[in-house]
Amino acid sequence: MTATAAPRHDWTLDDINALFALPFNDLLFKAQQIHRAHFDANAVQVSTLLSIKTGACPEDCKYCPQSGHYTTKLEKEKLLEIEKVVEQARAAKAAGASRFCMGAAWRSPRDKDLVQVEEMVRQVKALGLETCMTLGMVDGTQASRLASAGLDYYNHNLDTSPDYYGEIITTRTYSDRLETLATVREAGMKVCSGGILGMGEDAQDRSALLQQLARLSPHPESVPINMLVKVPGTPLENAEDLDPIEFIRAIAVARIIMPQSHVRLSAGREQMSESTQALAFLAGANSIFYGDKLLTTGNPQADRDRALFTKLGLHPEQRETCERTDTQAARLAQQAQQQRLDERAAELAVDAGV
Ligand code: SAM
Ligand code: DTB
Ligand code: SF4
Repeated sequence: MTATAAPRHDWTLDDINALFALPFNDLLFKAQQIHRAHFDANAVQVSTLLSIKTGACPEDCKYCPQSGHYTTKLEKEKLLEIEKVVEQARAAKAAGASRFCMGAAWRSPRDKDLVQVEEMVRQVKALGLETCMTLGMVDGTQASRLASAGLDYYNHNLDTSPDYYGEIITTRTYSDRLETLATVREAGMKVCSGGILGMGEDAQDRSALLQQLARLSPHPESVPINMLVKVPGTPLENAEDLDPIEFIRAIAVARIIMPQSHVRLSAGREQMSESTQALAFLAGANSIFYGDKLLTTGNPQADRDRALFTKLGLHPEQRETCERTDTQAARLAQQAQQQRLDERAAELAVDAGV
């Protein structure tokens, strides 16, 4: 495989396991070569997160402090007023973020909330920021409304492997998640999808999660790799720590198999050493959440991150580079629609015994 070969969607579990099994130095060297063929190796895309609706979620995701099924110390909050969101977005921009990601603890948005959410997108975008939202499952109408309001990215994570998924969430299925991702793509938005490591999954589950992400065609533009943040009161509060080297290997494999995607070193950085974070950047991570808070849990203080960037000679990626994919999004939406039509036609042909 050359460093600039076209992205593949047919990675087998054996291929992926073989990458994980490489000597660490060889794996990082390969990841770094691929990284440099597609990106400025010292540029890191910077996003800031805001929880726009917090807690009391009907879903039972075992990792999540916002699930109404568990008792955590979280303070619930209803949908924020637009002005408050815009104020936070303005502060994020002033601090150097290029993308503002808004998250809501919903199974899926209600249509009456969507009106307010659309206005948030318009006003945040008007500040010159890229916009991202994660609101749970969306249908075609909702996705089109968000896209028309100017939403650039929709985040919806696969979280783990298809096999392990039932151990973590019972209130929505893996296919529900894949369906939402297809819907988002068809609406013409860019896709942000990744998962969480350190939830007690095994090495095969990590390979299978990455395989599922790489099977998405096109690959998600953004792939967040989260290290579980263990929140007291959630069923995973005492999950066993994942060896940081295994986490870095997963980042490197994500970089290799999804060469054109931004791979985000996502939740869990507050608990991570600077050396582990430096290894993650070496392995090809090129995006972070920046700002003192994720959705409800902590993130490194902004000044600590600025110091880390200086120490490592990293710089925030400029928006122009992020925008390279803007015109591609419309073309990809068309491709996704065509692909769904083809799949439907094939199903009908099978049903008809053709
Ligand atoms: N409710 C929406 C949904 O689940 O699609 C959006 C918000 S939800 C909090 C967004 C993502 O945050 C989840 O899919 C999960 O991957 C991540 N997440 C939540 N709690 C986490 C934790 N404790 N540690 C790491 N990642 C977490
Ligand atoms: C993603 O993959 N991780 C972010 C964002 N996308 C929405 C959320 C992390 C949440 C960590 C737990 C919390 O702060 O509530
Ligand atoms: Fe709800 Fe999202 Fe948390 Fe699951 S991850 S409980 S859907 S907020």
